[in-house]
Amino acid sequence: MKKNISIIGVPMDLGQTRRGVDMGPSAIRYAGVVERLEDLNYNIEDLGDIEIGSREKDTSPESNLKNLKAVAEASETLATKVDKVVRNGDFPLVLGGDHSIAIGTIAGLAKHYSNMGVIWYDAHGDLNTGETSPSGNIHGMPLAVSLGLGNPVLTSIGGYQNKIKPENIVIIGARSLDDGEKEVIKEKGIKVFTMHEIDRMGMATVMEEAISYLKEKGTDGVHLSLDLDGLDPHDAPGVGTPVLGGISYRESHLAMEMLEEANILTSAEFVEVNPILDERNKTATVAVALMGSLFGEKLL
Ligand code: B3U
Ligand code: MN
Ligand code: MN
Repeated sequence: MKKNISIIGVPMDLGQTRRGVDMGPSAIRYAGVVERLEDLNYNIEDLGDIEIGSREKDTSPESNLKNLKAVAEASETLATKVDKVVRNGDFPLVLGGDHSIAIGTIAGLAKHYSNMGVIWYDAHGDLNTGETSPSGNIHGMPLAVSLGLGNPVLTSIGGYQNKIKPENIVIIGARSLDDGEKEVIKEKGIKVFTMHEIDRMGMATVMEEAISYLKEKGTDGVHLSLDLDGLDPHDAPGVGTPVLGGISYRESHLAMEMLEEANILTSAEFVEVNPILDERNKTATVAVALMGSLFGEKLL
């Protein structure tokens, strides 16, 4: 992993309706992310938080996407920041914020790679479009948007379309998928390790397969987009849409350690930490502990 990490905070809560996830970056900083990574001998530059617009009263008549304009603006700002970090040769570590921020993160990253891989660690597929979304919440859409599916205002962020290829995506931890998302997965042949595979094969085999899969695709960079609701709500209660039966704290540490050993990651983001719904900052603390493993923390 690169030795210089640039942290970008994205205090965004406009991709969904529950308040509080905008405080995620503060909660993660409070849980000691900078110190934790400095202890592992990384040079950390905290670039602070990007600016986020305000909640829109009405959804525009042309689409059912909530806060579309403000989410699009924030995504452009974030894409520009992430782009700059990569151009500087540093590792971008993005702190959310709801998962809609991945639209901007991936828009900033993908122009630097001709064949970027994405690991989507999440209870959800985030593969909805305006047509298939049950909620109109953009945090349920970022993976679709990055594939070029959905509202053009979002798919054209960063000035280009189709940021990633469906065959370069691995979803891990899925256990809540809408019908439209299931169709996209089948149609596009997206690799998914649901909770069934994690239970059946064990996390070690799942990660081995996920890593080999992305290597076989010849990826020239891999982004980890980790939604804390991928974990079981017992271990990560501070999320807006908890889903029972998730990945455990221990399995998640193993997954992070195996990613570190594989040395394939070129960027990461940790999203959906909502301190208002949390228990004594437990979820942010878990996020930072996972970052420790991801960046090479070892017991012995
Ligand atoms: N699939 C649902 C629920 C959801 C997606 N992502 C989260 N929740 N966190 C939707 O609204 O698109
Ligand atoms: Mn998500
Ligand atoms: Mn999720």
